Amino acid sequence: MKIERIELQQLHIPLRFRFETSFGYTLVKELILVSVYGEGEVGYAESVAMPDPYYNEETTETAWHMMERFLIPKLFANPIETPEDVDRLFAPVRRNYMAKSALEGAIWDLYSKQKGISLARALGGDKAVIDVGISIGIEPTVDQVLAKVERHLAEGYKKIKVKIKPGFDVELIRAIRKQFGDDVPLMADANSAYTMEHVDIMKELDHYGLMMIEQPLAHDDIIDHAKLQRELSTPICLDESIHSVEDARKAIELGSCGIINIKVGRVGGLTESKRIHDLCQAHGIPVWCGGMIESGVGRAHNIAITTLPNFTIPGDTAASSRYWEEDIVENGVELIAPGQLAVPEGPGIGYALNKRAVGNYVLRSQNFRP
Ligand code: OSB
Ligand code: MG
Repeated sequence: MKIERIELQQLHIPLRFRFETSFGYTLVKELILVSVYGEGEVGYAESVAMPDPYYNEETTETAWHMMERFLIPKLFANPIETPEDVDRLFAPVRRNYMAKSALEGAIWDLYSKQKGISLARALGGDKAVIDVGISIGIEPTVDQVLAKVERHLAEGYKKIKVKIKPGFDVELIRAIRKQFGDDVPLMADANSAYTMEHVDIMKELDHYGLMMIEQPLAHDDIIDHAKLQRELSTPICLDESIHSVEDARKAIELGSCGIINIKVGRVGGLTESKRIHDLCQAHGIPVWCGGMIESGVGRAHNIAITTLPNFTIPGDTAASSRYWEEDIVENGVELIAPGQLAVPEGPGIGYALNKRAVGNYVLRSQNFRP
């Protein structure tokens, strides 16, 4: 694969609503759009690093720096045949998974476009349609969350995930169950807001038939999660704690979780996501694709990885129009039926970039050549 040019563009896209989690809130989405040019095609991906180091240690600035200073020079200095070579090339650089993933993902898109196949097929997936859920943030009141649950259930989303934090948890889940019943596929995401001191709250939550509790404990823990899992019948799902297939192997071995949320950016790319998927499948651990408030470019990547067979639980990839007035892909990523997205059949990610929209949102850009 000959790479002729790489462009980084930092975009700021206003969100249609305030998205709050236990670690902070987002009003304007900041991302780095990566475009990799080669042999008449262009591959796209986005960095999901956030502006501040609160979800993980990376930021927009660190991702840009790592790409500019280390990762792009490696790509220009070493010939690559397939996207798997990129994974090997980046391996000596410690962590910085979101920076690596943004470049690796763009090269996967470029590779599948050069082959004339969809990214989903290039990854080995064979679904034509995927089921999706929605992640609802923390709101000032329980009633405001209830109103959102009602709206998104009406849109047919197949999983309702609500964000919780100490003081905004059991009462919220009880109210959702009371209003919408026990059959709603419901889960809670704590984003590491609890410790083992809160085990009684977790045991309370255990009574509500949740599909899972996502990342209740520390972002770097798998030991206490294993202890907690032994106290609960609700499966624990790990998000922040899993950065690699090795992390996944250890968590499974310890019994730290029953489910894993795969975020392509968090684990360094599509190649590592596939490895985690395969390991989990071999151990009977279902996976689903988490969201990082992506633009349509990231959403398209999420759709592609979700076509692998062990993605049996609906992910966080909701429709673009929930988030943006105008997405950066043409026509946005929209539901084709209640709670369902189509897997594009065209080459690569299967969505065309809306260059006019990109132009409206871009704050800074830089080109790199061999
Ligand atoms: O923990 O899953 C998370 C957004 C930003 C950072 C972390 C998380 C999230 C979400 C949003 O839950 C999911 C979405 O993209 O809608
Ligand atoms: Mg999460």
